[in-house]
Amino acid sequence: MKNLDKAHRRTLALILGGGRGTRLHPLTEQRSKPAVPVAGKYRLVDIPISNCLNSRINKIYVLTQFNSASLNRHIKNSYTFDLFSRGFVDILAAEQTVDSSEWYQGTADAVRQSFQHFSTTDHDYVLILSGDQLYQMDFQKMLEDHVNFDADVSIATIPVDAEDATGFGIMKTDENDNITSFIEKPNADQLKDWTSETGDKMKSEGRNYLASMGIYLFNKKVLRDLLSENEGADFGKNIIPASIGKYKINSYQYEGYWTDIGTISSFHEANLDLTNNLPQFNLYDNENSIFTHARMLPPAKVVGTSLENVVLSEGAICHASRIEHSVIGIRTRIGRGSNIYDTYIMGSDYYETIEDIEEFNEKGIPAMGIGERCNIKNAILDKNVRIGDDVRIIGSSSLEERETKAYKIVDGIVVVKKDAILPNGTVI
Ligand code: ADQ
Ligand code: ADP
Repeated sequence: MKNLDKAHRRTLALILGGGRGTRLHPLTEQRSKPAVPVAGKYRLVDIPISNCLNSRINKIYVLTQFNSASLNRHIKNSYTFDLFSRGFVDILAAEQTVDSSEWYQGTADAVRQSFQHFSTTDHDYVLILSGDQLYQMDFQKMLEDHVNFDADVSIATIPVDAEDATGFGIMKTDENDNITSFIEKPNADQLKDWTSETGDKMKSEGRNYLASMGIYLFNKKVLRDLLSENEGADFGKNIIPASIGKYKINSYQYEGYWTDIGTISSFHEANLDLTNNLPQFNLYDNENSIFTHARMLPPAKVVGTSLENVVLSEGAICHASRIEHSVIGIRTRIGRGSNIYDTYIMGSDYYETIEDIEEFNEKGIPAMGIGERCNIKNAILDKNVRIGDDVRIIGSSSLEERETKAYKIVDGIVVVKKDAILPNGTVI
């Protein structure tokens, strides 16, 4: 029996909180990527942190390109551990100037530059996680395999089809699940050389390629050596290829739900998928809770609305006519006669008083939330938006990509920016 005793306690998790954040723009205009609100009441960073905590790993650093006030507040308010626990969630941010050599140049560079900060934390294993994926995974099992197989590095892998394979690191393994070769994002014409035996179920779905999930477990010394011997900035492009043949690298195959939420369209789709009758990502699970800031909000209130496949968060006040296939975030206020379809509304940071609303009205500024008789479809509304009455926002693939001060159209989805004001009668 290998030394599995309390291996989780000897594991440090590093969450890669994002590069320049352009793919999720404009949601990352005012905040760092880990702080982007998801699923009505959570933030992106809650997903990997919850997976760690559910796997009993509680020493966690979030590596981020810039340190926003909302990320700090969220981490501070949500993850304060007991006085007697050794657990922590800390943020390590790069310098803020793009030209500075301190700016993280890539995933491996982010870890390399942060090394000094965690060298004093007692650990034997380093678990490296992406900050923009939606999944529930027990890292404890990955850790067990890693220790039992005497691996130097383990990579979590998932079978994918040919269409998806070009977007991932693809590998081949021997009969003992040791990774023998790896290619980062192969071209379609290279794919024929990269099929694997993924099992009958996966094969029947056409998932013949073994993709890296960007989840790596390293023995501490191996990671240190790899990062000091190789100058490369990325795990996928540089560090993983350099380690093949030199170290024992195990493939830990995972077949559950796992999806990228790093682009506007995948983010929109993953949020709306939560409204399905049986969503693949299960928020309603006793064993695998998703943790977040405990806000003590009042219950949601609905007056005269017909709701179909809606995730409705706490504190919402809803007078709409109909809401369908949509996620409604905390404290969202929706006025009479409005119709909302295929939309993720992030909600508001606070409630306005009746006096506030009247004062804004006198200045011609709508109250926070969505006004009366609006029609909204295929959109993402960031926090604290002020949408007036009779506003029409209809996203569709025929809309041209464009950006204004208040909104941006990306892949046919209208993203209304944080704090944006759309006056009465606006049509997008
Ligand atoms: P990509 O997802 O393309 O491929 P990358 O863009 O490097 O890889 O991002 C990985 C994670 O690191 C993301 O969460 C990203 O936000 C974050 N990140 C990127 N640059 C960063 C930086 N400078 N500082 C901090 N965080 C940063 C990778 C692997 C593939 C694998 C896929 C699986 O390279 O082999 O198949 O992940 O999604
Ligand atoms: P969450 O409920 O999403 O966790 P926070 O508690 O972090 O949100 O609050 C979000 C932001 O809203 C904070 O910056 C907070 O200071 C701000 N906020 C709260 N109440 C008000 C208010 N009445 N006016 C303006 N800003 C407020």
